[in-house]
Amino acid sequence: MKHPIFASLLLLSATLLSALPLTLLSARADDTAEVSIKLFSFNPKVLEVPAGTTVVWTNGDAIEHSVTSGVPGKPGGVFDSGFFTEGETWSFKFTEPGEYPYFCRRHESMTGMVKVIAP
Ligand SMILES: [Cu+2]
Repeated sequence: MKHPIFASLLLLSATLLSALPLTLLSARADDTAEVSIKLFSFNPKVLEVPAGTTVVWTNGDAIEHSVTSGVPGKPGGVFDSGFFTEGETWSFKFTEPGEYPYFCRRHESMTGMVKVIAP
């Protein structure tokens, strides 16, 4: 005779394994986008996302950078990460469609843009 508890555990495991990866994948794909900072540049330089997306910047340089809205010499006041360093991340959720230029306060040749479109 088979053990009923073992059979139940098998069924439970199969259910969890089939449901879990799909949930994780869809949460990531829908809600976040990545920008890497490397060699004094933002990649991608222009990022287009639907409203509601959280953009995550990761600093890959061994030096501090900032992600500051606006253009060099004229901060926009929408967001400002402050300075963060190698291996650290900073994120911002964009809820309103529009174009959001940004730059690094310490290296003003570093500029980027987030274009937020209606979802
Ligand atoms: Cu910088």
